[in-house]
Amino acid sequence: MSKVRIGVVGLGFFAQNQLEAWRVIEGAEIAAVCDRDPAKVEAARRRYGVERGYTDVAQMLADDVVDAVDVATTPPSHRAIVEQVAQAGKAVICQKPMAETLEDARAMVEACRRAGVSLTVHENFRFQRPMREVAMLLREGAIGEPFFARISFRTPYDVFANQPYLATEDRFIILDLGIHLLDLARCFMGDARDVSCWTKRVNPNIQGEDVATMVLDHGNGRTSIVDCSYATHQVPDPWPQTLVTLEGSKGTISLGADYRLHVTRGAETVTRHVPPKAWPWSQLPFDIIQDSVVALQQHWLGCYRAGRAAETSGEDNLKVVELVHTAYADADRRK
Ligand code: NAD
Ligand code: 89Y
Repeated sequence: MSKVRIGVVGLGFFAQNQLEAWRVIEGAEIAAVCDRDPAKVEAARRRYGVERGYTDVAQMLADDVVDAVDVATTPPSHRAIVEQVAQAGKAVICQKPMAETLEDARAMVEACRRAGVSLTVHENFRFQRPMREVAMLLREGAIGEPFFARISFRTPYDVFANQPYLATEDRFIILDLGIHLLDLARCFMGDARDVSCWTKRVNPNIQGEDVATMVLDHGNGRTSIVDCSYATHQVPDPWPQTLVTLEGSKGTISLGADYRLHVTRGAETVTRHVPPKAWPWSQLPFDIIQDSVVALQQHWLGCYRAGRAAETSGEDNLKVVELVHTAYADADRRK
């Protein structure tokens, strides 16, 4: 079977994980790299041994050297690139947040639907190994019917060192990070029909909110608390781990910062260690995210070959983008 030829667009901070991941995934190859910065194109070509490099997506598409495009640029460029790729008839993977506005996200899903190409969002938190384990336990009925979840990400980590653009966005933590946690809440508890939200900016040197608390209504009395903060003083710093508690009619699941997964039923608790797989390029403590990138891209490849939608399809992810904007609207209303 011939390898699926991937074009990676956007060769900045996070794309390095996606490039490393493509290299270890059998059945895919990086056929082209593209960034508007020529120095990044050359660096990626050399580092990843890629023959073709471009500074313009249109040129890469015109040369017809890729089957699918993995978009790892920053959000303002996502819609234009995804629409271009769809028009060229290629499958597309797009980093989260799919778009900054609901209107753009809907237009992207529609453009791909009309062009008959698949759109997958690189929503990787649900592909973290402990999260896969939690989802499997829920499917197996380990705690009965879940009725409450808490998904929590709180850290003092200086996220602006690697991603300086986050400091100047009017909307920060929900759009950038909370979106992953909202997706996890959906993954564990089902779709949410409403969300209430409170936000705050603690760091005076940034533009947007760096603390958010959201309460989700999943129907039938099922609720989740999703909370995130980049302003929390905490030692040791759990970054970049997400902590999870799930309570069900027959038991409780709890995932701690040490990758210990506890399942309590009655008076008995069973604990397992579920760390991420270490890859040659893994850098602690970022390994949890790096491994999830491989898992998501592997999942995407299987779906692409089978001609079915990935778990984090554009259509599915629209529901998360909707939650993000409902949360911001609710927080704004309270102010
Ligand atoms: P970055 O600024 O480091 O890199 C973005 C790159 O895209 C830059 O090199 C820039 O030159 C290039 N670019 C921008 N517009 C372009 C265009 N029109 N054509 C070609 N190249 C273009 O940003 P980053 O921190 O790597 O973030 C990229 C994306 O990854 C964002 O959507 C971010 O939210 C996401 N991200 C995801 C995770 C995760 O865990 N899933 C973590 C970090 C970042
Ligand atoms: O951009 C964000 C993401 O997707 O995961 C963590 C992050 O890098 C900073 O909040």
